[in-house]
Amino acid sequence: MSAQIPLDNILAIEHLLSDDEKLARDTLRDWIRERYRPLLNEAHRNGTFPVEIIPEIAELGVFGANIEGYDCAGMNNVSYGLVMQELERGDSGLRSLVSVQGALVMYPIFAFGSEEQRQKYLPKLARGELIGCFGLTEPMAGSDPGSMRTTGRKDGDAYVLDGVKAWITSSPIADVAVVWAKCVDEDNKIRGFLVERDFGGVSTPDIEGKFSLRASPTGEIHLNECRVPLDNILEGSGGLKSPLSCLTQARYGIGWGVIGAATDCYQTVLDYGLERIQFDQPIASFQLYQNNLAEMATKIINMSLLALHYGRLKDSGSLSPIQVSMLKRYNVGSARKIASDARAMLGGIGITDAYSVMRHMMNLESVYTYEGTHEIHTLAIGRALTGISAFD
Ligand code: TGC
Ligand code: FAD
Repeated sequence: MSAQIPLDNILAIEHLLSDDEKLARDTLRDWIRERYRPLLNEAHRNGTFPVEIIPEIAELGVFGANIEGYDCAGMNNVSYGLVMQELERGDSGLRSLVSVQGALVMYPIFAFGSEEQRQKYLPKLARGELIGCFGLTEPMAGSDPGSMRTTGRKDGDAYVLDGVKAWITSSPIADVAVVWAKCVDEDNKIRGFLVERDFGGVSTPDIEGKFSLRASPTGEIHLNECRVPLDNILEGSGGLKSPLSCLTQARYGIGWGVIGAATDCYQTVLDYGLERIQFDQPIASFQLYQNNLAEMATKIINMSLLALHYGRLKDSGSLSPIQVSMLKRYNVGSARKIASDARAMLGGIGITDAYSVMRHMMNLESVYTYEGTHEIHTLAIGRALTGISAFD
């Protein structure tokens, strides 16, 4: 036997993190282990999210954590990323709830809303007194959101919204939705609207039968002549660029989040391989098992360095959407491969919830698809590298 070296020591980034960043990471890591993990298997088996824990999540300061003011924690973007990493070490569904609340609901209100809208919604969203969702995707408009059919038309003191949004994280439990619609009175310009559940003409049916993100509520938003007061349009929004800029915020958090899921898979199979005996030896002694561990460790180190580098760029205000595409695509693709290999390395027990690996593996199928599929980010990167768009 020779000495084991922990992956964190090989990664060796502790000296690159401030005390505040380490505190944010360690606080969330402890909370996930002590408070969230014990709830997870039942939530996953039942296909429900434990809503009773929302006030505690809010207490941790993670909703809209990188927004300044309005009762938000005002963390820097590296701390925010580390928070996402620790949430997803628990479950991608929990990270999704927090990503959507912060990056897809609070961010557009902060970036495109009036001061009255910010004061009205942001503190309550930060405290978890309101839960939000983001309605961009439609049954006939997924990768190509510019082809959306939902419309808004001005009628007296309201905009009237009609349409269906599909695959919406948190819609079944949300109090308020940021809905994107084409304004027929403005040459079909895409604008954002703040739609409250009790406006009338709103329903949010659940999507049933999910094998992935089971501990996360996913639904639709049906808008049937829903009258939204004029005050509830996001005045600063206009064009497809507005929702896409929200996606850039959320994709950044996902790029960090999946490091948590991948690391949990790696640690699980490392521990398992050292304990599990076959052919009179720990299975971790076999070269093929070690090859997988070496590949996983290398990927996790690359993912972490990429996230940290881009986090520092974001904090300096110079991170571009194409760099975020690179982060989302590389880190999610790597995490998906790690989870799939880890599942096989656990043998038969790996298909049960005795270990977290298969749950991560199934969750990462959604993460691979949402927020721009792997293929869409491939083409966005290809467009940037060549100057030729595959979408036109
Ligand atoms: P394109 O011509 O490229 O762009 C239109 C305008 O938008 C600008 N832009 C961006 N701005 C900020 N961030 C980005 N990532 C941006 N990408 C583009 C662009 O500069 C342009 O601006 P301007 O001033 O010239 O008008 O638009 P396109 O129609 O060719 O589409 C490009 C494409 C395919 C990359 C885009 O449509 C896309 O990203 N599609 C994927 C859709 C998607 O990601 N949907 C996600 C829905 S939300 C979700 O999944 C939540 S899951 C949440 C969870 O549970 O965690
Ligand atoms: P499609 O766009 O129909 O794609 C199907 C396949 O075709 C994919 O493999 C895709 O990569 C490929 N494809 C499409 N176009 C091209 C092309 N030009 N070149 C090559 N391949 C292509 N949306 C929201 O608005 N809000 C949410 O909160 C939200 N939460 C979600 C939660 C979950 C669990 C899931 C699964 C999805 C969620 N989504 C949400 C929707 C998500 O963003 C879409 O599923 C995603 O953008 C893909 O759209 P689609 O499912 O219609 O697939």
